[in-house]
Amino acid sequence: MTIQQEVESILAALGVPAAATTKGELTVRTPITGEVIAQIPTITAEAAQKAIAQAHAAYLEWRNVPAPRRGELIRILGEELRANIEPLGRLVTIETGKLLSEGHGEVQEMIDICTFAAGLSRQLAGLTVPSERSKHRMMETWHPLGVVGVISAFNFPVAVWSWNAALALVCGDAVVWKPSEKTPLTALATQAIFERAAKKFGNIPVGLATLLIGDAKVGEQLVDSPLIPLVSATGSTAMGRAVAPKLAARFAKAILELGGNNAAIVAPTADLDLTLRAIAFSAMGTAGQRCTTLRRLIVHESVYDKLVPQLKKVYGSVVVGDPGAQGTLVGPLIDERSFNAMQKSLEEARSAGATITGGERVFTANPGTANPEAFYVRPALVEISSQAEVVKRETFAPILYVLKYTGFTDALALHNDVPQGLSSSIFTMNLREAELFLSATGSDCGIANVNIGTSGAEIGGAFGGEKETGGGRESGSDAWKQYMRRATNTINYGTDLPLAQGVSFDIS
Ligand code: UN1
Repeated sequence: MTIQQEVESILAALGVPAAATTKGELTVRTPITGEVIAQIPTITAEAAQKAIAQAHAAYLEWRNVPAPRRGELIRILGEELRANIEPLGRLVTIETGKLLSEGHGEVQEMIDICTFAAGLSRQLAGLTVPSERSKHRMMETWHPLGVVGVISAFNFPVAVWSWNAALALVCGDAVVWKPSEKTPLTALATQAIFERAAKKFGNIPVGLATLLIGDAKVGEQLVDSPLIPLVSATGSTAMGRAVAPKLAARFAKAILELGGNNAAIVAPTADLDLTLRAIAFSAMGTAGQRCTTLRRLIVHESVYDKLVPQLKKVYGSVVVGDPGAQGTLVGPLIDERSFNAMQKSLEEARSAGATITGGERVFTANPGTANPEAFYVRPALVEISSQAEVVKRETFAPILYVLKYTGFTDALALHNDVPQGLSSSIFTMNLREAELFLSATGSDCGIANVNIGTSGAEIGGAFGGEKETGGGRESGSDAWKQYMRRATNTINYGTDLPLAQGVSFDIS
């Protein structure tokens, strides 16, 4: 079976009509071979405007449905996803080039957030606060917010939608989704799965969860629409810089998940065997195309000469190739642009005096050998003496910069001396170092780990980061609060009208 035939059969199994993927102006390629696997129609500006208005109308209805009942829709969605983990996971692999187990893992993240959100639907609780006034009660109530705009990136083409949609829908919001132009097939498949869940649930308002496939202009429509009080956008810092001021100008809320430049400190007491395995997954997994990918390694001088040669060995031997094949650990880059950006950064690092292992294009294990449109690379290990400009920039490819440190304070300073602040790790058996790393004066990131890598976060925690990463938090913990409007209510059940702060205003 060719990839094309496999895509057709997966889409048919998931309930996406062939007509939706065979004719249209958007060309979809699989990075596995570079071949075209679909042609998708894109939405016009007028149709997008209409869809946003319809989503708003859906929200007006949906907000009246009791939250636990809304949770039932998400519970069913989770079941549908569970039943389709194989085909949807495989489609994620075909469209993004992730390993099969990573494709499945992505769908598992969707299932997990559905479980979380279904439970949450019975816990959207506010505080009751003691009132300073006699016979008064003060409480807070969480109300649905409106239409949530979701703009997602190619690398987690469906999980990011689910983090937002599962929460937004139990919170009583409607969702309008603009996926990456590189991954519309998994979006169409997810939408079809959602529609099936909605059918099983019963009546849901038309347009409650809507998919808009189109270019950046569609994203701009979401950002500019007065009917959308919250936009959750995942992508580059450049994208965030364009989006944030526009949202601020109309006082809309933003959840921004932008670039990361994640580092790990390897301290003298680190368990080097565990550290090596953690680095390998975090730095090379998903071919370096996670926002949580490990990009900088800060190694103590006493373990440098032990760890780095071992790493070089792993970098040299790791199997690069078909992400669907047994044994492969590094699949393709998403496209040529990504390959060129990687080469450019390596060139820049070389000029800055770095020693580079790997980084070259790989053809031998490449199922797309015959097709020059597929871009496989050997992950690059870049030993560099200081944090040159290129190290401070996020290159969305498997490049790991390795730096040496002497004092722990210097390591921390290096760690935080980049514009981004998503994820971070320390490998140490020293309690003081570990706790310092997690303290107010330690890692300045939204995620800080001890003895595990920077990537592969669970959905139960709040996910996101500081500084140029954008400050947004998605997924677990109390991230749901952003998808709701908080009202503080004060109720007087007495016959007097005492004023707060002891103010008197007697009109008698
Ligand atoms: C992303 O790369 O945009 O922590 C999200 C992780 C995944 C999510 C990554 N759970 O690596």
